[in-house]
Amino acid sequence: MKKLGIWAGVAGITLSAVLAATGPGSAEEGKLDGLKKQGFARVAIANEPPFTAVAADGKVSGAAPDVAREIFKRLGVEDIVASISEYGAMIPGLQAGRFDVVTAGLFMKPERCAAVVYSEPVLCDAEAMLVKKGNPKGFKSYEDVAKDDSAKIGAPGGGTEEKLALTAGVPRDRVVVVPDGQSGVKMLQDGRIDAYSLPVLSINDLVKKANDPNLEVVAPVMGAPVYCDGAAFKKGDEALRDAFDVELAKMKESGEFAKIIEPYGFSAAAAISTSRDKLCAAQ
Ligand code: 6CS
Repeated sequence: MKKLGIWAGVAGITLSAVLAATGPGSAEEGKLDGLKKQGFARVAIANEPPFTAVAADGKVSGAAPDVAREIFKRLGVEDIVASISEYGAMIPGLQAGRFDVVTAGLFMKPERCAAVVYSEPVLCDAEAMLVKKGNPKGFKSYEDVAKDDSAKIGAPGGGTEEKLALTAGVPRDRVVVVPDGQSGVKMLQDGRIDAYSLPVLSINDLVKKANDPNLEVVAPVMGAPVYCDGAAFKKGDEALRDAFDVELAKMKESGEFAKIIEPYGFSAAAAISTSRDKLCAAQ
């Protein structure tokens, strides 16, 4: 796992502002040529293990960045440099040229598929809820949360779980935006929320680290689909997306894709069994 730069604070903003202005893929050269010259691809991540993770020393890992790093290397782009973003800010940041690609477990949904250019599927997962031991409010679905007027649910801002809760009828003031996993666990432990929702593998990772016997996982959330992400590219970067997909397909075929994602708990078969077209069409 290579040490990768993490932009943070003023330096990061300055650097990303400069790169955004002069980023790769200027008019006369393909985006991929630009990235090769730049020596790295700027990726957006969320720091939500096992999808994406940033260690205290800045090392970036997680299944999505690990797949992206390997594919870009095969394309002649030496490295990836990650910046952490809220899910709801990833697509605007991509469109504004702050990132070259989102590799964060950004699940494919029709509205997102209309806004970006996705690769073929990479990471698939069902949804979960973290609740107090014994599941005192008996939550099995987002609809259950909606029906309980006193219940509050935490979810990432602009994330799929926030959308699922709102769509299930949970009023806006009972859907609490949670900035990161640790905050979500703390808010649940402190009783500020009654459930915290993330994909199953993310919740399981948090539970393991929290080591709190008073927490319980409800998984899968009834009525919620299994989602898959893909690497998300800016509209206009279809050639780069296609080059990414060629390498992704080779790695799926050779077993190297499974070798990267399955130690994180993801199923290669799940991603291989579906497609961007199916996931972007799903209602
Ligand atoms: O794509 C999303 O919106 C969701 N994906 C992940 C990996 N975690 C939470 C987020 O809401």
